[in-house]
Amino acid sequence: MIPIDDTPLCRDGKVLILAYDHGLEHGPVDFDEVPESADPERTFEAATHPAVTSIAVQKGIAEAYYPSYEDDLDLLMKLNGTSNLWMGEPDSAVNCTVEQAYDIGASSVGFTLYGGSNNEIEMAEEFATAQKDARDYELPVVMWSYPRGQGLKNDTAPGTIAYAARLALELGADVAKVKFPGSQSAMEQAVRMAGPTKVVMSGGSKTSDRAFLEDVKETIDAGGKGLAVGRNVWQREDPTRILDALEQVIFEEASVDEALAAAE
Ligand code: FBP
Repeated sequence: MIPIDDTPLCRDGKVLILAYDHGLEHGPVDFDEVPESADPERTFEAATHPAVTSIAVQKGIAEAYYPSYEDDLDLLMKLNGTSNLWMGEPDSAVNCTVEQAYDIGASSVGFTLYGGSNNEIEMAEEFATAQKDARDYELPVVMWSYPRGQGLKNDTAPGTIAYAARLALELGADVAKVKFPGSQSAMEQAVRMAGPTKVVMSGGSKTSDRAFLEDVKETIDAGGKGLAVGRNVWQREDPTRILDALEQVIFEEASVDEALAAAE
């Protein structure tokens, strides 16, 4: 296991990954509300906020935009991903090798595993290859651990999220990115199950400032390491404002009210 406190993924013991792979995972519909958000440069600019520890993107976006930002940003390269046009059982194509990620300048890699999918076996085998390669390059591995598939009715149930966190530990991820399981105590259970693997909350669809910050606060209070977020930042008209508030909650251990006030 790589102690992530000593890697660029982490700052002052905390993680704030800004994810921008949605053009692949969800498609252009995610950019409808704020049309400027379709421009990757807008999110790269937002990621220069001091609270952001890494930007997570797919290879094509990294190749096109990261060279202009490599002095200012740490890159987390997402190694697999699939479009929303895919109608089959949850699966994720491997689009990038660890070597390619390293050559482009990534300081960590990310990999989606849909535990519970009929494709879990193949995905776990692909993860094993990626994890081994990442160890060779000494890059921390973040698992997007998202149980889903025909047998799973509720992918944010506390037991499911605890299992997602445990899968990340068992398979050798350094960080488990899991959905918020609805309460601080459920997140505490996920953190316990992950052991030395660090748990970060996955942002989810856009919600109000307060509702979002409360989930983040409960994650931090549960012993979570931080957050990996996309839409709740760049689907806002002003991404900087919510990043100011997140900085307070994640790095300064501020209350939600204090964070909201600081971001005014
Ligand atoms: P959000 O904060 O916008 O939820 O982004 C996190 C993320 O994991 C992205 O990296 C990914 O594109 C998306 O969520 C996948 O969302 P889902 O598969 O749950 O629709």
